[in-house]
Amino acid sequence: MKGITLLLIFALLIPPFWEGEVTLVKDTTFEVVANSGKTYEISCTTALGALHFAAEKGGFSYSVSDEWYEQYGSLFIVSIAGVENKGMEGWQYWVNYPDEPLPWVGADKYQLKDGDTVDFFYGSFGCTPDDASMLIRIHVNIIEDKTPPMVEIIKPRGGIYLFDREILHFSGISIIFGSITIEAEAIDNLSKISKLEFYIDDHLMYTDIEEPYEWKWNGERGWHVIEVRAYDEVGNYGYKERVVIVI
Ligand SMILES: [Ca+2]
Repeated sequence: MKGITLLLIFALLIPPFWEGEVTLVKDTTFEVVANSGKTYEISCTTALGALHFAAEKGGFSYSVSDEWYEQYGSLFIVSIAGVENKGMEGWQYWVNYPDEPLPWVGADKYQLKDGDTVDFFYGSFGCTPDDASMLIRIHVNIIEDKTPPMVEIIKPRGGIYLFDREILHFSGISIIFGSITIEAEAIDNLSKISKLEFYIDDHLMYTDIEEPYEWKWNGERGWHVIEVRAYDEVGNYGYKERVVIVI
């Protein structure tokens, strides 16, 4: 009896393996590779999203299985920080323990609210975050991405281009002989870049969804404005323009 009491006290005294805050961006996704090798796109504001960003912040790993995905439509957590499900012991999660009931959907399907606390805990079936042998406690902030990506036109910059090669650089306009590959870069501090659009004189000419962002333009003679727009996942866009003369 004394041993059990001591064990209980010891269990209660175990600090969480990791506890901290994560900031999740509404309407964005991240990718996770399941044990089958298949990649899944998951909403960032799910319980699994909280684990994903906590793992990134805390420098620990996690893995998921899609063995029952067809049947249940959910991924299962098989290990966190090297601790794997084994026999009757395994990982479970609980949102706002003990005020709310144990969730009955996969962590990749549970949508969180701003201010939620997510516990990932290890133990036998029926255990709680209080008597788990390992606990990860995540405090969740949910924010919206309202800022556009930053975009730069890398090529052409100011100078002279002859058949797609820069032969002279100066600030100001670009003087282009022949065709030119327009190259751009974009970053977003809150979400991913979804696409870049290339415009000539306000006409959309090409859309690129993958890096490197570029489009080869067989320039028409005369003055033109190149515009490149970069969109983030939520639909905000930023743009840059460059005045060119094609000769
Ligand atoms: Ca953004």
